[in-house]
Amino acid sequence: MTQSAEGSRLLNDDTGSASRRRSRKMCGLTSLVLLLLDCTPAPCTCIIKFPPLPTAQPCTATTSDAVRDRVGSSGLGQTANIGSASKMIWDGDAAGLTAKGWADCEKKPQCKSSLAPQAGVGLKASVGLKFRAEGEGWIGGGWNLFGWWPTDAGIDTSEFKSLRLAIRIESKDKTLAPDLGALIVSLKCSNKKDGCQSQNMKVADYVEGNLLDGNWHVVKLPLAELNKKEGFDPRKVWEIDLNTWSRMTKDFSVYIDDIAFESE
Ligand SMILES: [Ca+2]
Repeated sequence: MTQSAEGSRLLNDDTGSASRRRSRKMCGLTSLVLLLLDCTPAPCTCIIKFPPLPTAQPCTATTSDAVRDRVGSSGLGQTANIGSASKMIWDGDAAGLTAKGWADCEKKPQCKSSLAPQAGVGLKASVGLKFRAEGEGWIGGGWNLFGWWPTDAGIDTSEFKSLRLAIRIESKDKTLAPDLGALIVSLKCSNKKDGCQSQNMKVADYVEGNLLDGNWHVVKLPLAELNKKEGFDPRKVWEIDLNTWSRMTKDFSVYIDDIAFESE
């Protein structure tokens, strides 16, 4: 063996010894860590036992899921055949995207009103329709499913039995929440300039549970009742209106999603 080779072997031996010493030291430290972590006894392998992940807790999203399951998920493409479960006319995500709206209030300039789709406020954090109301007296808005064009547009609802939608009401406290006795939904039709409006329906009469609890609720309004108003044409429905009235100053938001006509 040459001097150079012998030096290299010694160097390697020294390096190997140092490496083994470091390894033993590290394994000693590792063993301590392993003991603390309740690991398997193998010197340099470790299976860290993580605590189980917490189970997802019920929240608004779960409520939304439940409501959406009840609302169903049929799309605008579904035709209004007899026997079909429902016809989705607006969900903000796929159905009814040509819709446009209006909002107004009585006591200007103190009052405020708006109606527009907004991302994340619908069922399952989808796009939802948001109606904002601040002030007293009358505050209302309408959602025209065709954006008012063409002027004779309309959905033939004569084969359906109910108008169904998901609704959620939000306010900072009870005194600012809408008066449920004056929270009204109605439909408009397109084939007359005036008087083409359905019967007014009190939303709270068609909701299970407390409409002011901040959760989503399903509203199912019978078309037989809506259609009772003289002059209303159920074969040319093109707008859904929401009206509120209160003697007191109010400040609340109404969220709406998954508007559909149902054959039941
Ligand atoms: Ca939606």
